[in-house]
Parts: sequence; C-alpha cells; structure tokens
Amino acid sequence: MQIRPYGDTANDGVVQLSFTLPLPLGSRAHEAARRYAMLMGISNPYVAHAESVDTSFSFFVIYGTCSYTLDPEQILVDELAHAELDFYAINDLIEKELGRRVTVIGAAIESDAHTVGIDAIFNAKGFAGNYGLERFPAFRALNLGAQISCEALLRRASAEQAEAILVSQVVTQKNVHIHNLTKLIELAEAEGVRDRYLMIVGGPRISHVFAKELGYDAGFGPGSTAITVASYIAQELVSRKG
Ligand code: B12
Repeated sequence: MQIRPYGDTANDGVVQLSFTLPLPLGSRAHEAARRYAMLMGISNPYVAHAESVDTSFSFFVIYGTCSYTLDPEQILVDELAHAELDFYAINDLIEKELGRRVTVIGAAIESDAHTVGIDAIFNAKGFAGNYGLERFPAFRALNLGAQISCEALLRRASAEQAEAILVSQVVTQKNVHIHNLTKLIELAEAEGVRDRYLMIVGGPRISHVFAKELGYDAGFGPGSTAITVASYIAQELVSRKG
C-alpha cells in the first residue's frame, strides 16, 4: 500500500511546511521561498503566510503538493513493548516483585537549562493528568534539575544507589544533544557502571529508536507522561531480575 499526505482529499499529497530564509521580506523573498519549496519536491507551491522575522530574515508557510509515496509496511520500528499500567498496578508490581523502593534519578545534563520536561516526569503534581514519579510510593525519585554535568550525575547516581538514570535533552541546535548524550554513556562505560542502571532519555527530538542508537535503554519523545515511563521502569526491572 502506497501512501501520500492527506490535504483536501485522500492521497492528494497536499502538505504545509514552514521555514525561514535569510532575506528581507519582499517580492524576491516570496519568489525565493516558492522556488526553494519546488527544489524540495513540492509542486504548485503557494505562499500561505509570510512574515518578517528581523530586518534580514523572513518566515514562510508554504502550501503545495508532494508527489512522493511510501509503503508503511516496509518500515521496521523498534518500539517499547511494555504495557501501560496504572498508578496502583505499578506500585503493586514493584512491591510484590522487587520488594524494595526503586531509586530513580533525573536531570537535564550539561548545557541544557530546560527543566519543564524533566519536571513533568518527576514532579508529584504531575503533567497531563498523571502523577509524577515523586508521587509513587514505590519510587524514591530524585530530580537534580538542569545543567548537571555527566560526571556529577553519575557520582550522585552511585551515591544514592539509583537503579535508573533519567536524562532530559531539549536543545538540539548543532546536535549538542547527541554530544551530551554520548558523553554520558561513554563516561558510564569508562567507569564500568553502564549496566548498573536503566539509562533513559527524553525530550522533544528523542525517539526510542534514536535513544537505542545512542546506547540508551529507552527513549521518550514529546507528550510523554510519568505513567508511561514508570510502567517501563517497573516492568523492565522485573524482567531483568528474572
Ligand atoms: C521555556 C523555554 C525556555 C526557558 C527554559 C526555562 C526552564 N526552566 O525550563 C529558557 C528561557 C531558559 C530557555 C532558554 C533557551 N532556549 Co528554550 N524554550 C523554551 C520553550 C518555550 C518551552 C520548552 C518547554 O518547557 N516545553 C514543555 C515541556 C513539557 O515539553 P518538553 O521539554 O518537550 O518535555 C516533554 C517531552 O519532551 C518529554 N521529556 C522531556 N525531557 C524528558 C526526560 C525524560 C527522562 C523523559 C522520560 C521524558 C522527557 O516529556 C515531557 C512531557 O511530555 C521551547 C519552545 C517550545 N514551545 O517548546 C524553547 C526551546 C526549547 N528553546 C530553544 C532555545 C534555542 C533556547 C536557547 C538556546 C535560547 C538562547 N539562544 O539563549 C536557550 C538555551 C538555554 C540552555 N542553556 O539550555 C529552542 C530549541 C531549538 C532546538 N531545536 O535546539 C526552542 C525549541 C525554541 C525555538 N523554537 O527556538 N528556553
């Protein structure tokens, strides 16, 4: 089965995309945006919105038709296979199967100062109708905050006898997240402690497949909630015990 995006009618290939060009807003910038969209394989591009970002930059929203098709059956994905449990089932599973509180430690590492994502997963009050990890009796949840160096995070994880390390990376400019995430894994390997922890990463540009590529056990992207992460940690620790 070949698919294309859906705009006005099924499989018409109609898409909307946005980008910024280093040109002042005007007729030349409009035409440059249209031509650039054509170079990207968009036919009949229409500038639906144009706005000046600064004296020498313009932002465009383009509407047009894309002819490429793909067969979704040919795509193999590495998805987390764990069931989503509820708050009570997670606490029960840990209590019955592990018989101890599980210490989890989290931080936004290195230069990243964004705390809202890691807080959404940790804070007792939670996010999107789910309690955060701090609210689960089965977890001892330590949120170190932002701009924590990889060295400091590993030191604290060891001192607290953590079983899972949860890292947040929001800034992806110039692939800084890849550099930071790789550094943490390499440091853990160099210290011989990589297998001591479930290593988990989350952020707006993170997927499970990408996290695995970087050497993590699991990755969580936009819209993640504590319940999904807690379900994974509980079931994964139980299966590793087995
Ligand atoms: C608030 C904010 C800030 C605040 C942060 C305050 C704070 N205490 O967090 C301040 C003003 C400090 C800031 C600074 C900067 N920011 Co800023 N910021 C934002 C903003 C508006 C919201 C981010 C946010 O809070 N999202 C809400 C949370 C809930 O979503 P989330 O982080 O995606 O988290 C969810 C998932 O990703 C996942 N998740 C996240 N972490 C984790 C971790 C684990 C373990 C798990 C399981 C899941 C998980 O679960 C969360 C809940 O679902 C975004 C734009 C936007 N609208 O997203 C820009 C944005 C992230 N910032 C950006 C930039 C560029 C910067 C600066 C570099 C700007 C500058 N030139 O100074 C600096 C960097 C500072 C630094 N050293 O990191 C860019 C990043 C672009 C990129 N691709 O890299 C964005 C996208 C804005 C943009 N469009 O340009 N920023």
